[in-house]
Amino acid sequence: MKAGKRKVKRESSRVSALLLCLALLTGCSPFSGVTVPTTQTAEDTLPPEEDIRNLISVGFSQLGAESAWRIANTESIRGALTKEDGFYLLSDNARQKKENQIKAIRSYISQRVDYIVFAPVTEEGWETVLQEAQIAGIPVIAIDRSIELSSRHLLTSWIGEDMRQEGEKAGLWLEDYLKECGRQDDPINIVVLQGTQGSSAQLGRTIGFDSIADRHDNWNILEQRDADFTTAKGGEVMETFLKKYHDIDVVVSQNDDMTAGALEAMDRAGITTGEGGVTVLSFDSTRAGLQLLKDGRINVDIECNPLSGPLLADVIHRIENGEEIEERYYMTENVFTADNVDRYIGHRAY
Ligand code: GZL
Repeated sequence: MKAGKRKVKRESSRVSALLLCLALLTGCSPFSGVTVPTTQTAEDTLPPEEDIRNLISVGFSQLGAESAWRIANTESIRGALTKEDGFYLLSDNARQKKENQIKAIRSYISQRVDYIVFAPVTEEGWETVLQEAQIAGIPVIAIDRSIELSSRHLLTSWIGEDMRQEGEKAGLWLEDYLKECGRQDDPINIVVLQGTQGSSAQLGRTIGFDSIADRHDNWNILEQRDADFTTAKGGEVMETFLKKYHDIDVVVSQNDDMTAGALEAMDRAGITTGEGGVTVLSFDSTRAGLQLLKDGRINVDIECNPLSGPLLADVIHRIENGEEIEERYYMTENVFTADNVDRYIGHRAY
């Protein structure tokens, strides 16, 4: 079988139920140290078997609703995994807390859903619960963010975005921009609003941008600070930066929601942004972010595509049909500037 491709055979429910009973009776599983809890709660629960007999039941743990991007991602999943398309979808909002995601996943395991889908809030700490899902014979698909795992067999597939490449795109854009302005040799003071610490979005964008910044001795990253992908925190952190540093040339904000908060803080301080002011780089390319671009408030928006619902539905259908699937699927992504924003903003899906 070609590397990176995988044929997934969902274990017969009898075998996995036997494993699960063994785990419940002995309090541990064939995997050392893994215990399968008996009762969990979730926002949604499966209806009686006869009501969903011909549907594919999917338990979806969404990490939160912290940003416009996240809400678009949730809507894309819900819009694709419909009864009309053969699915019964359970979903849970973890409010950006890993323990809530783990609780929801365990609830889906105990309800014996056909598939589990989750957007992991951070990269670490998923080993045990994914082993529990494996014992139960339930395929797990991760979306959006990446996770650290000892065995790639704990995940059936992953559908997401190349965050490190997004960070590199931002650095490369800044290189070109400074050249165009004749400032390639000037000292450039940079502050960074980071997303949720330990998330692959924060880690990837940081590593990617830093890999370009390291090529420029005249780029001075004054500080990088967590603003948790929210507008409120973005404003608070930008206020702090403005009090600490009086010669900021560039703001790198790892999502449009934090960018909105940062712009409000700079407005309050009487600081202009965009062409002729502080250069602002943002990520996500939501409709609101592209509007800021169109209004000249920011200089560039690096797209991160949340619309993974249709691809997720297709991957699950392929598994059901016994077809090979990829271990990783990457969403297509663009870079938006004043030069191309008008071509896209009118029909933005999110
Ligand atoms: C990126 C996604 C990030 C977005 C933020 O794939 O995980 O989380 O950039 C969202 O807007 O909160």
